[in-house]
Amino acid sequence: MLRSGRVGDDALSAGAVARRLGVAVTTLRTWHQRYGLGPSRHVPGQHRRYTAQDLNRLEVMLRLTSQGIAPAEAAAWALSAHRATSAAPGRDGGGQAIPLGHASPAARGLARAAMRLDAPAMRAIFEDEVAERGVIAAWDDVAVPVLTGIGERYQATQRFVEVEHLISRCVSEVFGAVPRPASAPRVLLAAADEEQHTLPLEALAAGLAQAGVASRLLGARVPPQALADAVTRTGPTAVVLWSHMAGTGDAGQLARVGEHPHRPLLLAAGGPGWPAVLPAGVAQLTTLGSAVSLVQGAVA
Ligand code: B12
Repeated sequence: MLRSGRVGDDALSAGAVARRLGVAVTTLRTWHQRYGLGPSRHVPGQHRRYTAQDLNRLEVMLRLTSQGIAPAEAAAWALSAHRATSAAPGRDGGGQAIPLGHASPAARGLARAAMRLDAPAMRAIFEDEVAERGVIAAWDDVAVPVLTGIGERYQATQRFVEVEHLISRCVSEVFGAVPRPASAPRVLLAAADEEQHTLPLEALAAGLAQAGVASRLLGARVPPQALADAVTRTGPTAVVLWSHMAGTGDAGQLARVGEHPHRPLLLAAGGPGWPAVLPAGVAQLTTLGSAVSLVQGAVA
């Protein structure tokens, strides 16, 4: 029910709507001209008026743009919502925005591009961050908040897997393009058996490369026998095994490398999937920055 700024019936003037929403009248004009979010009530001889439904649409537009969603996309949502306040994206986990908290502008841009499935924009934003701030800061401040937000969105809705896949590809591509040192790799990086999450390892490989350390990244789902064979054939100084899921964090995999005849000088476990107590002599990684330093120190 509209109360303030009433003009004859329940329709509002542009000035009243602007005051009510806390936006400039020029913003309303722009949204009208560019996105068709204008007043629909026509009274002969007067300016058009905003109805309750028009106002609902504008409220959706305002909420989404203030969450960082691009205006064109927000407007499409606002226009497509029949019952705007319930059908439009909300704060309850059913929305179209990636929850980010106090994230950097680059993280917000990456999240917006991710929701648009705009891979070139995602790559460009992340490439710039890696080039300007380095792998570790780009990972910690830009990739991690967005990936965490996507994970939360997925958990709440069981949707946005396509967003998760595309952003994973873009992050992988950018990390993969970080120039690698020419030296022979003495570091072996692998995901645990059946573990599909590899981005933190890709971040580690790229971070090590920027620190001048070459590594071999075996990637996802490395069976224990394959890991043992790789250790036999390459004799690495450092081995990092990643497990994100509790189901893939069988510490026996670490113990097996630890008992290998060519036991690496540094054997480290990364990721939240491992049990609290690790086999003797296994280092527990906690952040990308400290992982780069630890591995770099081991091969120095
Ligand atoms: C991208 C992604 C995927 C991609 C992975 C692509 C790839 N190449 O890696 C794909 C689509 C393959 C995928 C698959 C699945 N996923 Co997934 N995925 C994610 C997502 C969005 C990001 C993963 C990531 O890179 N995280 C890295 C950062 C963001 O998280 P983090 O580990 O908390 O990071 C910190 C610490 O680990 C710490 N740290 C500690 N030690 C070290 C060491 C180093 C070197 C580094 C860098 C960091 C570090 O610092 C990190 C910050 O830097 C997460 C959401 C999330 N919150 O992680 C879900 C998430 C991990 N996935 C989840 C699930 C359920 C799945 C699937 C089972 C879905 C399905 N139904 O098939 C499968 C798993 C299959 C399997 N067996 O592995 C759940 C896991 C829940 C749980 N704990 O059991 C999550 C949490 C989403 C959710 N909220 O539900 N996923």
